[in-house]
Amino acid sequence: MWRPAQLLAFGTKVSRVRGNATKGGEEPFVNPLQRGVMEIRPGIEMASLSDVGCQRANNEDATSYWEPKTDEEFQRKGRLAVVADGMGGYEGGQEASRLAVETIEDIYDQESANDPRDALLKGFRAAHERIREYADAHPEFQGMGTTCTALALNDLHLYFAHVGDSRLYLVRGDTILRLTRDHSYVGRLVESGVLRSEEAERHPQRHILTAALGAGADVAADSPTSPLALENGDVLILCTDGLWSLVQEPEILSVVSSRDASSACAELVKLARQRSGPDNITVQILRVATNGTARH
Ligand SMILES: [Mn+2]
Repeated sequence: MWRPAQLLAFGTKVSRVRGNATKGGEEPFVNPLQRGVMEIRPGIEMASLSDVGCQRANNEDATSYWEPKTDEEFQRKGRLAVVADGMGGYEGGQEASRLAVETIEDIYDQESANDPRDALLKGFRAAHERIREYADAHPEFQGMGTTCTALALNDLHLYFAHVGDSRLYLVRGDTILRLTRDHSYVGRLVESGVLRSEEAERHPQRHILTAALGAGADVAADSPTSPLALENGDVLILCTDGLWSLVQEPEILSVVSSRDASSACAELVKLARQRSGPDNITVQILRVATNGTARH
């Protein structure tokens, strides 16, 4: 039943830039959240890549993929994928995104009830509290917080929860559909018709969030009340704004439709870096391949 996750892109070489220098030494990128060798059960093709970008000294994004240890648990809980984009000074930002990903994973793991959506929302609430407690204990990190987009995939049932401006897309056939709405100031302007989405992508205030884990008294995550039914060949793309602000939806569609998940992650990150990569860039791709022959 188990096989090594040879499709993981965590080991891909990317250049890491230190300070404000535009050239840095090449060194392997190692995701700090990677814990030992990850194994993936059949049914999907998965890859993820997180890159510091071309202008930042630190990567405040975090991403993870998780499966239960036992097949019995896997039957009930399926798989969990999370992307988070921290803020609040680089140390605060790194800590916030790390706490979010780890807490959501832990809660999802511990949750015994058979309700993935409920487990995700519990994880979001717990992560929100943990980040707030951390900021209270470390006043230098006041203002730390993080976006978070998490999905649970049980067989072909997709559950997800979302806060902030990271995104989840679904590619089915020739169409790409954004499943999350941005909790951002410009996101509101787009929804109310004041801005076109192309204008929003370059808007000087596009980084202002209206909701984040760790910020404010309560967390109000978006989460559909019933699961979305996926089909064989569907592709899910989780990403941070460092990707979607530079790589447009038709390009994401084209890249994931013509490449395997690992190569698509590398290509998407490359496109963002070619466009100056001012922010950290993180993408995770899951392609549903229930019969092992999902088209590329
Ligand atoms: Mn970002």
